[in-house]
Amino acid sequence: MSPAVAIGADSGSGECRVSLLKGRDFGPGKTDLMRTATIKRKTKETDIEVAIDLDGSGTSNVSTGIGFLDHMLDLLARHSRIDLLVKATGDLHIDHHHTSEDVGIALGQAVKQALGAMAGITRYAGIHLPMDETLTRVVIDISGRPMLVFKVDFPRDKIGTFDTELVREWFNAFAINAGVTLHVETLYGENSHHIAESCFKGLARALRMAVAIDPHAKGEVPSTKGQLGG
Ligand SMILES: [Mn+2]
Repeated sequence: MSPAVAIGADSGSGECRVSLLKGRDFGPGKTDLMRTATIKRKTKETDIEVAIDLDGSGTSNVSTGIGFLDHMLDLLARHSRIDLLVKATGDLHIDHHHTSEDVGIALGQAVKQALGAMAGITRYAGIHLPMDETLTRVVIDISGRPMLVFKVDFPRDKIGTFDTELVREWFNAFAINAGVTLHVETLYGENSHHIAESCFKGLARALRMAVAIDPHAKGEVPSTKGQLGG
């Protein structure tokens, strides 16, 4: 067993598997069996590290300096069963925009990298996700064709100190960088916290189904073109 596989298999302790990946480079050398990725992204505005394991158990270790975004990313990990490490520092003295968008970029890049050649994935998934009075539909195609359709209205401009308009910014950054087609529509809802949460939980559940290996099509790339990626 190669060292890379040994790390991935060491999940019995309940410890977040991605914490074990920290500082390691899972670039071209990683085995195809491990759907993991680490992304480091540093600009004048933000400094971000993301590590994911698509075949995790939903543990998370998230710190962005934005409480509401941390809450959403914890939910995303939990309900997607993707292990998630996010460490971000950003120019929060300006506002939450750069950090929110750049975390979405890095996480999207990580998902794309972890999927690799996308062999055997289910590809399409969708869900109606209720959160009390709110109902949101999230449909994903891991297509290699980046596109976001986001039909979500927030009654309030802010949730705590978080600008609700940044939910769309995060989803757009994620979809474009993951290379997925993503449709998010809140059919109805009144509470802005519930609306945001339904979007992230819906993405989590849709992602979980779409990245899952289809047992009837192991090793096949689910495209008549023979490849995904536009
Ligand atoms: Mn909540």
